[in-house]
Amino acid sequence: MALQVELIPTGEIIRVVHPHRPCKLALGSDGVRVTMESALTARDRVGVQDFVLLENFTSEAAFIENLRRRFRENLIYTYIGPVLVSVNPYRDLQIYSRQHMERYRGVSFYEVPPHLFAVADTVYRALRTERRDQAVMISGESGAGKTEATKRLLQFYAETCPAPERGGAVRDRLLQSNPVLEAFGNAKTLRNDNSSRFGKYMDVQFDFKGAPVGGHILSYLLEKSRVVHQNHGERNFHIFYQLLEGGEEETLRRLGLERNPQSYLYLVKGQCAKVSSINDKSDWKVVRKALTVIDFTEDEVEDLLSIVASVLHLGNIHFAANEESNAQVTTENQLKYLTRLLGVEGSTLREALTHRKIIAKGEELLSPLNLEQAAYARDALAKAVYSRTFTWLVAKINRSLASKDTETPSWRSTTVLGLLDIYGFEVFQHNSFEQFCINYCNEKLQQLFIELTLKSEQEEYEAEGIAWEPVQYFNNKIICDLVEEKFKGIISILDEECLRPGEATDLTFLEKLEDTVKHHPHFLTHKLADQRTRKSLGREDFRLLHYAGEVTYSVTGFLDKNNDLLFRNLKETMCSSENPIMSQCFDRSELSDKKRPETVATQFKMSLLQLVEILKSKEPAYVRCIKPNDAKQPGRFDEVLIRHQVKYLGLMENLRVRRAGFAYRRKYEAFLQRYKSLCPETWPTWAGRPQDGVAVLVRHLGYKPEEYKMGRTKIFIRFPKTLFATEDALEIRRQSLATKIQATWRGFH
Ligand code: AD9
Ligand code: MG
Repeated sequence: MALQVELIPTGEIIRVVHPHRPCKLALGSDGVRVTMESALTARDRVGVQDFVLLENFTSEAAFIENLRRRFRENLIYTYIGPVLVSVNPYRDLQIYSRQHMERYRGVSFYEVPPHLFAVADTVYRALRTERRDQAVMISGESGAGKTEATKRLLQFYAETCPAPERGGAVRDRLLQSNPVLEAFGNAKTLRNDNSSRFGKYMDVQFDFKGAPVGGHILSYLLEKSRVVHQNHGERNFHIFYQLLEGGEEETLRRLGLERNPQSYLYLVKGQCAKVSSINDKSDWKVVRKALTVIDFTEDEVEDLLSIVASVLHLGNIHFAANEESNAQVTTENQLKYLTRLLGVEGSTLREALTHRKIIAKGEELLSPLNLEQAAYARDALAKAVYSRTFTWLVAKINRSLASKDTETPSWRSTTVLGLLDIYGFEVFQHNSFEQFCINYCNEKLQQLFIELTLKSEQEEYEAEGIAWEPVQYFNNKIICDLVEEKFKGIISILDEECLRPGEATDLTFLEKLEDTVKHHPHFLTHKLADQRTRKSLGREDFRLLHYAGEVTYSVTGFLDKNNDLLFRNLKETMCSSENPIMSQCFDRSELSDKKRPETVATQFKMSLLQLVEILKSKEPAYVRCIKPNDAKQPGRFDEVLIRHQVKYLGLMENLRVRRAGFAYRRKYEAFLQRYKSLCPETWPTWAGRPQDGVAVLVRHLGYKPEEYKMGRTKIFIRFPKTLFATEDALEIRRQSLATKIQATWRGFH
């Protein structure tokens, strides 16, 4: 096999990365010396590249030690069978170049060091050869590297796949949709300077020649509360700062904006407009260019920026109370700009911000709002305007990504590769409705993950004609049911309370929850807890024992966030907007619709069910991302943090399932090719069937019957030690060969 080398200058020694055994290449005056590390010492130093080869595979400590060794050597990728585990290096390792892409194209998954591109290539080849839709599911907590991985995968496909015969621009559009979505959907949080605040599932469509011809994005639950409020140390969505920093003078003048973010109440809550790792000015340029690539006309850009600016102006709308304690708008200048930018009547908007329209017995009544209610209405409008614009943006991008090749209908000729980059499990000091939704989503994906991993294991065993031994594992369906079950689940109970306006409160919701699910082993409240645990639970809290650990949620705001109410007259005002984007976002039909719109949690639940169906219909691949430390720094391996992630990503469970029967499996051809030199009968060539060659080879090596099984196309080896002994034998053989060659070489001189 050819030596795959990567030259990393480290002084005069150049380290050479070999797929199986690291070796050193020394440049001396007498020439080049290559010293191979023995397989044994290499394993000690860099660990195993597949966790299934861990001797003690049930030990979490051994798992983490392996991760640590590899991380220390800048080896951020390790497999659990076909699953890729990735640790965020927080530094540019220069491992995503075009050269790297080429190295991973067309090679066997296990013959090269673990890498994201190995997954990318394997998935792509399966798509091409089997013509089956694929889905790469990337998971991990905030800051673990999901979005980076998604971008690298897209880049891989954009650069290595053949160009389509027509519509070559789709590759650029696929890449350029990203900065735009990140500008509007990402923000600096305490966990990540570029945190995705929405879930994203992206389909890339390929034609029969394997060229990308289109794409489609589904977005999930944007965290819109961020528009009006940010925690200390966090920011609003990037686009606001980018526009203020990078926007041309002329643009800002038209929008009535000042450069300084401090001038805007919606941008000062987190007190950190400037972030050292972010260059808003240059990011703005990227976004501005990207908008053009994804088919925005100049007019559309203007309309979009008008909306961004109007959100900032809305945040600066102030109210004062009159003698009757009714709110009055006091910031005329802001109102003037809002009127212009949103294309609405000034008087209508003023009235809508300070009154609520109620329809009683067929009659319309205007009820004035007090200061608190007016501020609530204003913020609700800002959130609705922003989040609906985000939804519009995704739809607009989708139009631009839609396959333009009308002669080849998509349902017949294309295959699809899906990329899922969704928010990871989240636990904060204070957890609210948003975390509840995000963590529920992670429960669903974990359930799918285990189900599909088990299924594929079982399928492989069956396909290979090897008896399947059932595996015991924790099924988190019980928690999914607790959240989503009809009538008895948390979402149902929450929705029920949302149907009792005026009567229900967050606390009545909690009481109802206590009554309905009190006996559930994964649910706890202050009332239901024993003396010991009660202390850590507030009277407004409920606790869920997720598969990933306990999370305490405060019910405060649950009803409000789930209802997501926008007063009718605000909706009416926005329906009359002359800003073309706004008029598409607010449709008059929603005014006449008598049916109550679905609540936020129910909408989310439905969209997740749909997502699970989409993912189930595809061949899955997994990338499990791990964040090494909370300081966002390179080289720091925080064991406690990592252990927690290993647990909640279900990696030990995954490993157990994978190792339940056999630690190692390889196609007969690959196995024979690698080890044939160890047996005189198979070396240098074996003329018969590879399977028979392997049978001869393992007999010669002294494998005991209980150590392996011969499947239809693969050999299955039960214990790592069997494989390691074979690897070591190979090493000794190579060393002795090298000595012989050296001796001959010396003989020549
Ligand atoms: V969140 O759930 O959206 O908050 P992600 O998406 O998991 O989160 P992200 O990909 O944004 O995390 O990574 C966080 C930061 O880590 C990036 O901005 C990079 O600075 C850094 N990172 C992540 N992966 C890599 C990598 N493979 N190489 C180098 C990386 N740096
Ligand atoms: Mg992200």
